Amino acid sequence: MDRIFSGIQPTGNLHLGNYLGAVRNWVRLQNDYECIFCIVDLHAITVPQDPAELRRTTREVAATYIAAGINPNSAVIFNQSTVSGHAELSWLLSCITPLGWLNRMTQFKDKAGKNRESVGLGLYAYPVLMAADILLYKATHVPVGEDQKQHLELARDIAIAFNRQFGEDFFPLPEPQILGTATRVMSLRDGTKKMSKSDISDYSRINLTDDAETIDLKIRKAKTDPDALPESVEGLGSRPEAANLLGIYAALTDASLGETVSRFAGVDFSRFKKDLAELAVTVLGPIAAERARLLAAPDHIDTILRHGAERANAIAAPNIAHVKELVGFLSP
Ligand code: AQP
Repeated sequence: MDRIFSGIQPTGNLHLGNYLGAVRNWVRLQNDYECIFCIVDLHAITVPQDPAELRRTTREVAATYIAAGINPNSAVIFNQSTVSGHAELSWLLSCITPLGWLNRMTQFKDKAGKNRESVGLGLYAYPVLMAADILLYKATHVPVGEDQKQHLELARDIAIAFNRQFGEDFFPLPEPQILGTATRVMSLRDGTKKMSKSDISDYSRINLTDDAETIDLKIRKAKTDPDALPESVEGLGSRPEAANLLGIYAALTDASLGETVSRFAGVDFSRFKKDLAELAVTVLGPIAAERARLLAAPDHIDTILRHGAERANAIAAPNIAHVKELVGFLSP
């Protein structure tokens, strides 16, 4: 069976972008693939984290995976730092990754911004760790949002470089799976910026923890333009906020953008926003309730993570041992 690897950083509350770009697709794929869903805490510390918060958000992300419909009895759910192969393989791969490849990564440029000289080396090396995450399990498919496409391409290039140097076809080349109509959900405050956990404005995103009232308020306050909704998809060309909200509606109803635009053609934003808020509450409400129920029993979540780490390590250990042998490390 083909194998999926994907993950999310425990850097805060998961939001609608993480759900539509990643977790919802994982739920739909889990019966057709062998799945490994990680909480990538090693990635989280590429920017400063409060240790107590990190522990809390790690459990929260695990609970959200399960509440959204990931079955921990079939899929492997674990936190990255519990399987040492991630860090080991990351180092080995960093030794064959040219700096020029990393210099092209737009996420580093966005996240480092003006602080390029003072951010940690980990933020720069993040895509190599991501390649290691995937290749450690010889994963064949990686369901992610559009923003991770460039990192996935780098992971393929690193796999090719390793295979060329140490043995043809050792690592399969992972295929990105960028699925659905909302592969890049944008901020509610600025339709040209990605919805993100680290945006300072909570009004920029719908968190999977938001209650009905908050979702309704955030959608009502979402930035829009003065015109009514367009008659055709072409009419969304220079209207990023309208495109984003209609895209979210389309994704939440599993409709195409074209069908959704036709449905709301000529409608004013206030009426559309009311429908969108009701829909978002209907879809996200049960996930928030189940997540709260799971978090009331943190020991159960820890047991799931521990069991997941054992299963992940059972796949990773022979692969990392084989990599070390290929590289020429003696294991007396
Ligand atoms: N806005 C988005 N639209 C669609 N997909 C998204 N993803 C993230 N944001 C969107 C997808 O969610 C998965 C996990 O991402 P992540 O949280 O590990 O890292 P990120 O992409 O850096 O997400 P954030 O919210 O922007 O986190 P911070 O602010 O901590 O950096 C990935 O599959 C991603 O594509």
